[in-house]
Amino acid sequence: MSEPSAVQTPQAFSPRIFSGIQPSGGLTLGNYLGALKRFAEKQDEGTQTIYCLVDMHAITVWQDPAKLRQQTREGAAAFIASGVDPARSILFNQSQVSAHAELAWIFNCVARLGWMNRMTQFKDKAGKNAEAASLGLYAYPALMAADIMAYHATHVPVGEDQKQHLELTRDIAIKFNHDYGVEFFPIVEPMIEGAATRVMSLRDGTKKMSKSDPSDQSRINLTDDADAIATKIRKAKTDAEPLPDTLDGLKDRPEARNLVNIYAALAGMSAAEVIVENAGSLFGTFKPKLAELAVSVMAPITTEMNRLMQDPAEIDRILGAGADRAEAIARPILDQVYDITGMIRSRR
Ligand code: AQP
Repeated sequence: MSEPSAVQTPQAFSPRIFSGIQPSGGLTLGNYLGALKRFAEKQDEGTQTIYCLVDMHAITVWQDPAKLRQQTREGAAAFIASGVDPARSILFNQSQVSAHAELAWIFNCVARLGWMNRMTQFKDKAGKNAEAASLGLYAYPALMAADIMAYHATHVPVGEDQKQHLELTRDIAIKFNHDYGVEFFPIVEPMIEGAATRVMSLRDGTKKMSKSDPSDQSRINLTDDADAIATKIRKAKTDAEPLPDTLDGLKDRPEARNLVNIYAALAGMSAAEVIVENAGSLFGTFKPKLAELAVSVMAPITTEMNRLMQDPAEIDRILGAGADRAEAIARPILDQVYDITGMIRSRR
C-alpha cells in the first residue's frame, strides 16, 4: 500500500496545492520562511504543486515596467534556488495564463462589496487615502480567489497574513456553488504552519517583515550578502533581558519572540526547543549565533539565485513552459465555468 498523502482533502477533489508570491520587490526572509521554503517541502511530499509569480497582483500598486520584469525573473530564481523544481512543480507568471483574469471577473460579480470592505490588507495598503487607491487593489482578493480556483486547488500554503483572503476565497466558492446549484469549486484549506508563519520587522516586532517597508534595515532580503545579514541581525531591535527559560517569558517581548521564531524556522526546531537550548543567553550571544545560522541557510540560496539570474532567457523559458502546463489545467475548468454561468461558447 502506498503512503497516505500528507494533504487530506475533505471532499471529492484530488488534492492540489497552489500558492503565489508578488514580484513587487526583492523577496525577504519572511517570504522565504512563510512561503518559499514550505513550497519546496510541499512539492517533496508528492501532492501536485502549482506556484505562481502573481505579476497582475503586483500592479495593484505602481510598478516600474523594467523593474517588474526584473523582479519577476528574480522571484522565479528565488523559487528554484529555494528548492522548487520546475520539472516537478508548475512554475509560471500569472499574466501568461489569461484564465486568472477571466475567472477574476466572474468572481468580482460573485463577491459582495461588504466582504471586500472587511479586508484588512486593503485598509493597511491603501492607508489614509483610500480614495486614491486603485480599483485593482480593492478587488485583489477576488483575483487571488481566481488564482486558486482556476486550478481547483484544495490547499494553499501561505503566511498568517493571507488567512483572511483565504477565508474570502472559501466564501466566493461557497456562494458560486450555491447560486448556480453546483458542487463545482472546492472549499480550500489554508496551510499556515511552522515556526515562522509571521516573520516580523527587525525594527518593530509588532509589524510584519515586508518587501515594501521603506526601511531596508527592517528586513533580510534574499539578495543580501553575509555581511549585510550579520549587520542587520546585530542591529535588530531587542530588549536588555536575557532569553527566558519558557516560551511564556516571551509574551510581552515581540522583538525577542521574533528572533527566536526566526532561529527556530531556520534550524528546523520549535520555538520551545530554541528557548530550552538558549535559556539565560543575552542577545550579545544569541544574535551572532542567529546571524551565523541565517548566513549558512541563506548564502547557498543567494548564490544559486545569482547564478540563475545570469541567464534571464532560460528563466523566461521555464516560466513559459510552466504557463503552458498551467493553461492545460485551467482552460477546461474555465470552459465549464462559462457553461455553468450561461455564456455561449460557439467559436471554432
Ligand atoms: N513576514 C512574513 N512572514 C511570513 N510569511 C510572509 N509572507 C509575506 N511576508 C511574510 C508570505 O509570503 C507569501 C507571498 O507574499 P506576497 O509577496 O504575495 O505579498 P505580501 O504577503 O503582501 O508580502 P509582502 O512582503 O508584505 O509584500 P508587499 O510589501 O509587496 O505587500 C504569502 O504566502 C505571504 O503570507
